[in-house]
Amino acid sequence: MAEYREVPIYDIPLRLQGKDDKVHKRPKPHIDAATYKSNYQASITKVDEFWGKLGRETIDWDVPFKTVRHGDFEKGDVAWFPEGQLNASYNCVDRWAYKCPDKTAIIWEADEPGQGKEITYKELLSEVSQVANALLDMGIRKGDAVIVYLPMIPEAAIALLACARIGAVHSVVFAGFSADSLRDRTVDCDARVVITTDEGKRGGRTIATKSIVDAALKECPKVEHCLVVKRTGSNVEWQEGRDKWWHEAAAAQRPYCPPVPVSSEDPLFILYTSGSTGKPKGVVHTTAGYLLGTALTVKHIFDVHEDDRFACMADVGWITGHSYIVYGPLMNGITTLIFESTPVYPTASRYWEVVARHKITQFYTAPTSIRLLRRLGEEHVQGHDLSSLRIIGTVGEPINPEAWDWYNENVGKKECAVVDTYWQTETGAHMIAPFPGATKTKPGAATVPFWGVELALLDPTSGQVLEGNEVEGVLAVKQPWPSMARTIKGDHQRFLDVYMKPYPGYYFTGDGAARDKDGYIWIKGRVDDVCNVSGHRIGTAEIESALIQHPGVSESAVVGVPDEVTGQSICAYVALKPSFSYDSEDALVKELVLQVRRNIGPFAAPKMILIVNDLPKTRSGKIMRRILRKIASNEADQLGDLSSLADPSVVEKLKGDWLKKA
Ligand code: 6R9
Repeated sequence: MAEYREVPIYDIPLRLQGKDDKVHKRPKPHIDAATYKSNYQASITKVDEFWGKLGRETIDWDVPFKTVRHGDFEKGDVAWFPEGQLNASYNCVDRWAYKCPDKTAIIWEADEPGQGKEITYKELLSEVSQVANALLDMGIRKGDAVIVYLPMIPEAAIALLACARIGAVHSVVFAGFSADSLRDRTVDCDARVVITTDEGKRGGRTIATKSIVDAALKECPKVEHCLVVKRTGSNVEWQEGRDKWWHEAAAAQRPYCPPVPVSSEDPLFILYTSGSTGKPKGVVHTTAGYLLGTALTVKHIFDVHEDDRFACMADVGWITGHSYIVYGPLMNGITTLIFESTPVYPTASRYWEVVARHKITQFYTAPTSIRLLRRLGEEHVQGHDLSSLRIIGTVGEPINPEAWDWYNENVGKKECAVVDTYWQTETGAHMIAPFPGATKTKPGAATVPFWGVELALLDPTSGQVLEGNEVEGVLAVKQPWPSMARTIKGDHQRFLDVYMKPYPGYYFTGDGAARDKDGYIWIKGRVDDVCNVSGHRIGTAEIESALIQHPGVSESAVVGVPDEVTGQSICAYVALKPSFSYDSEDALVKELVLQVRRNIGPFAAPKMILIVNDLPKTRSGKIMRRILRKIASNEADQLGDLSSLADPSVVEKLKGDWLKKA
């Protein structure tokens, strides 16, 4: 039985029912309970009619589609609106530049409070066009990949839209990734252009973006051009012929670039994400279905109206930034915020200052930030005018009811809809989340499926569907939905193996979930070897392969353990080569941490490294991570069945080592 807790169920906040909207000027939500229900039914039973209508209403088409949906999970040939042609940049920028040219498209809140700027839709069209023309000048054409390695500056959104304008495929690499990770991704997607900055700024610190790119590009022979945004103006190394300043390249171009129509099923972007095995996967999203999913979830889960000012605090290097900073909000023609700093810079009031300064209507962040701010105390929230807020959301990991309550009370003042949104890089847009005007909420529950998302809980071993309420199993989806990923770059078989093969006929999420007595869905977290640290997805296999590159390491096993603030933290068990000698364990541990930081990026650094003689293995040689997880979670008294261990004495030794260290 599920271990979800008994929590109260909250009614829709009065102010969202449009009852006192004369005072607060709060628009009535688009969707009420009855509409949600009938739309949901239609979305999974009358697929062509329901999605055909929304497809026509939401997107401006250059060539209309005839077919709504084609293909199935098993073959992996899913296509939506296949005959249609459109341009993502036109849909996100031009439509609004003509309709409301002076409306703010992007608010940039720079690292230092009060710095930054606003960009109107009219200006956005010119800037996107100039960069698109500059890319054309560099020989980039439809279908070519462009790597974007940028911190949180407006140019990040502009770069994405410029690629989309000419049908180029962007692949953003989070600017916290190391040179090695950047190199691997650049090579994997055959990019010829990399876009970056001289340096980045975050939390008062400087990030040497360009020098990381320089190091990566030493081993990327195909890259011909590097377009560099000037952020700090520091001296950076320059490779004549390859490197070009963004502002110079853009200024040389005409501020209009005709958008290139692409097929609905042409790729819009590739985004690398971690899996349980092997190297990161280049998840491919196509154009029309993705835009439709992000546009509709912004409209309905965040209930946006024309004058809304939307703030998603994620980084554009993750899917949340793609869908809920750039594409989703701009598809709705609203104002979106790009935030360069951190929740605690210069003080723990930063988020709330941002909300008050820009009169933010929707605020979206990760549970890890909420837990951090909760720990620092509500005095940091008090005294800031948060009355503009209507919807406050979370994403990235399960939110514990205590953090949910804190968010609801201190930030939402119990008058906002709190939307816990469950989804994944592969799903493109929200899959499970409450509708502000339609769904009563429960702290900790992701609640109900979005339109088109037909969920199933499956028994993990038999794969049988678990019917009814009060059941727990693995979470799967029964039919294709528009914003789902279509393939893994260069490896369609892997796409099928990871998502479609485990439970034939279903898309497998990799998460466990429960359905409670009211039919609400609670996400329990990954059932595979993927860790979630502060909402960042990290495969344990990736960290293990980084550690093994250290000359002293013979073997390692990495596990995620519960962490009060970051959700999970990374613990690595490392066995050394017998021939390897070292002076100080502390120094060695530091070296190992550095190895991971260099190889993957600082965010993947283990919080704890334990040097051990042996790892617990089955007789067939599989490392028993379950045991390692228990020991690292201080639950060594609950190790369970140890009968398949090859050498049980290893476990006693490990327990002793752990106690000494912890
Ligand atoms: C959007 C994003 C996906 C994994 C996913 C799940 C976890 C995301 C969640 C959540 C519980 C939520 N996850 N949202 N778990 N409640 N509201 O985070 O994409 O980086 O690909 O991570 O994150 O485990 O499978 P991504």
